[in-house]
Amino acid sequence: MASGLNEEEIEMQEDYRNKALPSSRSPAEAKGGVTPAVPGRKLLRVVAVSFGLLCVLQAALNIYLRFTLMLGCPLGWHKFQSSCYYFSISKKNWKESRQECLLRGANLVIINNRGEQAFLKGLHDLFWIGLSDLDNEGQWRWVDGTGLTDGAWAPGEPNNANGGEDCAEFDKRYDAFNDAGCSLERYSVCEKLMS
Ligand code: MMA
Ligand code: CA
Repeated sequence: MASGLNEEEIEMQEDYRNKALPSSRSPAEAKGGVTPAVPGRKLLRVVAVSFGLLCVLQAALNIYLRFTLMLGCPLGWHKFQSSCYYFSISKKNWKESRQECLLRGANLVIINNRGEQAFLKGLHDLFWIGLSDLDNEGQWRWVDGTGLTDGAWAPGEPNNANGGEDCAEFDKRYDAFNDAGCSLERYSVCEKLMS
């Protein structure tokens, strides 16, 4: 015999095949009917797994959007504490600078503490801040209407020099404020609170 199997062994294999085949079929199949039970459960599983994957994807998208849109600052803005800052690329007078900030959904920067001041002096040497006494000479107010309590004026400032100075600039040399003529062209910094 070429295969090396004897007749008994072949018979056993045939026997096994004959038995295995009918037993693997469901009773309905054996009767020749359709079997909706098994393919139906399979479909249910596919739907369930797809739904689960969709949920995971949705959660990932939520987290991504929260970090990029809500916790982050817009492109070109810098985050510090709970604010976003925009450093202007051109010099404008105080009012135009403020207008530019308003158009960007922000306002000229309000410096509330030394940490914020240290962060801000990183870029421009001299820039407009959201502080002026335009409404009332000698009464310095931030653009949100609050008064100046802990103002870091440079020595001898504000001095209302040069025929009147009603707008405040930050001067990196002194790490302090100076009142300057509002028509001067300066860089500026816009600030908006993070939502
Ligand atoms: C400039 C101007 C003023 C400032 C003095 C300080 C000459 O004027 O920047 O606002 O008070 O310098 O010396
Ligand atoms: Ca001055």
